[in-house]
Amino acid sequence: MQKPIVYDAPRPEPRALTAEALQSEIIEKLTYSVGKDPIVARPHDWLKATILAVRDRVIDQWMESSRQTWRTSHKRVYYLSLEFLIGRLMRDAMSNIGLMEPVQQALKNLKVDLGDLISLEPDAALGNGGLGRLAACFLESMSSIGIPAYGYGIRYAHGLFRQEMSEGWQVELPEDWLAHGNPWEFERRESAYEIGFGGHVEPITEPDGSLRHEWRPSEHLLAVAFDTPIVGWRGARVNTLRLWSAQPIDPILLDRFNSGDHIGALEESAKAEAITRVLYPADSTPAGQALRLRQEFFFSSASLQDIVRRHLQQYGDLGSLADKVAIQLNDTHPAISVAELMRILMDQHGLKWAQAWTLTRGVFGYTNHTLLPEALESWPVALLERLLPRHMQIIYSINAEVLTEARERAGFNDRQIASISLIDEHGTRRVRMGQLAFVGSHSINGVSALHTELMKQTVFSDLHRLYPERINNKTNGVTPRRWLMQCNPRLTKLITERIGPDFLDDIEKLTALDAHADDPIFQQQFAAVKRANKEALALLIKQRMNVVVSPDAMFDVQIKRIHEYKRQLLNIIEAVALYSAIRAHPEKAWVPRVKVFAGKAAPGYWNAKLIIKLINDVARVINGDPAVRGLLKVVFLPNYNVSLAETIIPAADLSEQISTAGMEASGTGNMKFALNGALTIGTLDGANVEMLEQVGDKNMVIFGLTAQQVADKRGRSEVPRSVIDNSPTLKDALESIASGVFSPDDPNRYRDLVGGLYDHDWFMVARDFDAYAAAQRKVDAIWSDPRRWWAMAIRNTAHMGWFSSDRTIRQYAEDIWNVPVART
Ligand code: B1N
Repeated sequence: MQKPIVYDAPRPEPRALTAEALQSEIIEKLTYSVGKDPIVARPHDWLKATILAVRDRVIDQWMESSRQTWRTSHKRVYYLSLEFLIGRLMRDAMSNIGLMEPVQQALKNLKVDLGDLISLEPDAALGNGGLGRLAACFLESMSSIGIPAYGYGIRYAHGLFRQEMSEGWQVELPEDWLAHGNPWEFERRESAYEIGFGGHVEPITEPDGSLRHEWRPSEHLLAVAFDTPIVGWRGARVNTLRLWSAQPIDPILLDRFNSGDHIGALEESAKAEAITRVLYPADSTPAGQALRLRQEFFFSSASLQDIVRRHLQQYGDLGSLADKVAIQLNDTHPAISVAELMRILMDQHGLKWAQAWTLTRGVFGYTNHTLLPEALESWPVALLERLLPRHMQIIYSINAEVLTEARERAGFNDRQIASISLIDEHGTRRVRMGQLAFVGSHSINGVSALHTELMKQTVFSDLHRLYPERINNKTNGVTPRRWLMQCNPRLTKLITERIGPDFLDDIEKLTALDAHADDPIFQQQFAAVKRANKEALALLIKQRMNVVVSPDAMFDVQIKRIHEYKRQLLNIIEAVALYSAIRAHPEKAWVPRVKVFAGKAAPGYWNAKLIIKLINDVARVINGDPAVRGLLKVVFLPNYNVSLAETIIPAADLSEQISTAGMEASGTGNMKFALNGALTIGTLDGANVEMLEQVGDKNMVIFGLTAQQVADKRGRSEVPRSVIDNSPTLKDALESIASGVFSPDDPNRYRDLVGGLYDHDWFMVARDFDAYAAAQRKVDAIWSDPRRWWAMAIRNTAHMGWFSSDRTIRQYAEDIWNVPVART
């Protein structure tokens, strides 16, 4: 038993926030913590010393926050996610606690440039894309609005791969964010838990005749905690991101070493550490490999053991678990938690099934992030049985309970039973993690209004019939601190000068900008900010790509993971068509455009990699053709990550959100662009639909098939060939790509890719082409009328406040977690 908490234990004086204090402390950290004499210190040493000085200020608030939660017995929220795409932390922390100016001044006195240090910090890429970035925005918002919360995840030694280009092809290289150490984290050796795998289950008859089960794993390892403080706006609260690292119980098997088997002596150690070695680089597709399941169980089990231990330490009894603990499952990746909590409650704490099941459902909420059928996680029963035999038993028991209820209470027929069953009986039997997460939670939410409706109609239609109260919508949001104030200080300053600083604390107050949208002076100032941001991006493009782009051109941007449903292919085909048109009609008044692409493809996703190559092939031809006279440029920026997004988004004029309707669950980049004053060209998909509601159809360019029309066309499985034959522009563009105009070294390179559009066109690229091209010409027309353009751009910024993750988190807090939130 741990010692009781003493709330009035001594504490140091909080650190001063002045430039003078920071300056002397940075020198002190450099000398005594980094061990470097300032006269020989290298940039990385300065970075570390500065982070340590900033970190001290964060820690003062951190301790205060956690004391407060212990003192007040508030409910805690736990966000379980296999991904946290947090990016750089220094600017975020400094900005949120008001240290930007004093630190900049302190460093300046020391002849060090803050901007240089900021760009040295590694970009923590412990996530693939939107799902991981959402988790990071949520953590920041929970701190900002004062919710006691923990993020739980994995401390991958290697985050998402670094992308390089080799002759236009993506090459993946290992990423090494911990190479210079990580001054933000604290290792907590005392918070280490044993994690088991394999073995067997021992039934034990208790003295009272009841039956208990004990899992005897054959394999054991340790999960060790590493804590990172997450600062909220104005330091309101500092929450903890706790990441688990896998370590062997015995670092070396001495017997084997002594008998001469030097490699074998390290075998267990290597096997344990493999679990947290790398992030799986797949976005929206399940990895389907045993190591991935081991990662999922490893971090779920460690997190639940930690949560239960903390609860018992404070309350001494598990009966109140659901009153004091809310756990949100970020997609199905932590869904095995449902069975693991049942096991902990029953096998380790002696609770009866009924009480354990009530508590489990009371505690968990599940967020679904995708409907793509191929993306829904399921694990072979045989694999689960081998790795987690006790969990498999519990899953069967849960299934029996749910299916019996479905038959008896709801009169489900065989088809409905098969559809809700946790076991998929088609082919090799598999456990469906979505169904497990659903039945083990009291709330299941989608991430945009459209996505939530489709969830009810498709994957979870029968479960929805059985439990009609459970599905609800929580439209995604983004933190305005990182995605406006930090990444776009120029715009933040301009807005503050116009409408005052209130929006900094309540971002929905941005609506006050609407009244200024038609003011020519403000339009000019807004355009000047965009221009300055575009100059910065143009410089980066020159430095990295050696391509010169003019900030006078429209910056037309599509940055996100490369995926067929996101339709980068549609965008680049349209660029090819535009290229032909410019060459055919040089006399027309073309709007100069720079098409910027960036994004990573999953290493095993051939078509995605081919699309990257196509963009690069097209870029080479167009950028090198004097006939285009610089009116069109195409750039693919390698190694897209959070930091690159922070430079690109404030510089974008046009945001491409053109996924096949019904396929993008929400999107969050769409919100970041509009917040920074870009116009959106997009389909009625994901959160675009709600953005349209907020900004109005005069301020957004919408085109293409609706989700319903897409479903109808797919249902009729009609051949798209006639669509192509009826669109001369599309036909020409496709023929030029397929015949090797852009790939003279390998004329057949794109034959199959283009062939897919003729054969099935699953993603409706051909069907939506004409509408897309027309929408682009509409964008050109708006651009040619600057007063109209800037009024629209300003109104986009004005109406994006609702898409703050603060709003999203308040809704989770009220509707799902039942924790109080203070209104700003
Ligand atoms: O989650 C984001 C949404 O804004 C996007 O629309 C959605 O595509 C994204 C398996 C995923 N859905 N599913 C994943 C990620 C990793 C993985 O291994 C699936 N990511 C999304 C936030 O709601």
